Amino acid sequence: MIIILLSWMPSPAQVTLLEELFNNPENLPAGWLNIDQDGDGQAWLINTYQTEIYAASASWNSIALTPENYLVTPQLNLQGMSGTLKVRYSICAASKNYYQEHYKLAISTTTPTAQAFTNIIHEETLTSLEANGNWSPREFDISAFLGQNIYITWCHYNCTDMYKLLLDSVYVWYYSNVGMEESSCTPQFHLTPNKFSSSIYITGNIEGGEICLINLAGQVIYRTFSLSSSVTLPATHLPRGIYWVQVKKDGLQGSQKFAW
Ligand SMILES: [Ca+2]
Ligand SMILES: [Ca+2]
Repeated sequence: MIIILLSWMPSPAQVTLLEELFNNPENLPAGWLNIDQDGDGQAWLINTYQTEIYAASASWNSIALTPENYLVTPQLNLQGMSGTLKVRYSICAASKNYYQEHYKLAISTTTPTAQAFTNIIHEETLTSLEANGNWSPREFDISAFLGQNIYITWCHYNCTDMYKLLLDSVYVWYYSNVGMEESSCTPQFHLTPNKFSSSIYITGNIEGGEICLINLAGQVIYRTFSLSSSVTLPATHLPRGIYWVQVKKDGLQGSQKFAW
């Protein structure tokens, strides 16, 4: 029998959906797209300087370039999620004299193509403050895109004849609202997770209620309706972890966390 965590802290669960440190010196990370939209044959690549490895896009490479180079994350599936979503990264201009690199951070909710990145989250021209080794963190709230499938891009464009735009340490964090409910809320119910029978037995004031099994990312992984005061959820192949059972009934909802 598994210990049931009937009381729980009202702290939101933080999940890292994407962490990319660009530390493979050979290649851009698998699953990322590199779009040379201006068609000059030069796009994002991996650079190494001393012990640092990062992604770079040039606006000068022996001759002046006019880049429109998109570096695109893998697709992030945010369906069924609600809460807070943040993207964080570090940006830098490679030259201490030619630092006016320009880029936009943008999101596509459809395809990973240049034309689809119509949601501009941030756009800036770098200054001497972000030049010559002064890696500068940027963080933006992109919660508005929860519930969709998205791609995020860094597009180096609208600049020429500087040197290189550098990008490193990309994170996408999700803070689930699951777990914010009061533990004393109704409907009242009792959980018995049972690994031996691969099931979760729920009993209480749940007749006619909607029962959801929710993972740490806030994703509903099983949903059913209870016709009586008890119900058994199947939990075969349920990975180890922390889960919630949420019961919605008569406009009220209650949640309980358990360890599996
Ligand atoms: Ca790195
Ligand atoms: Ca290009």
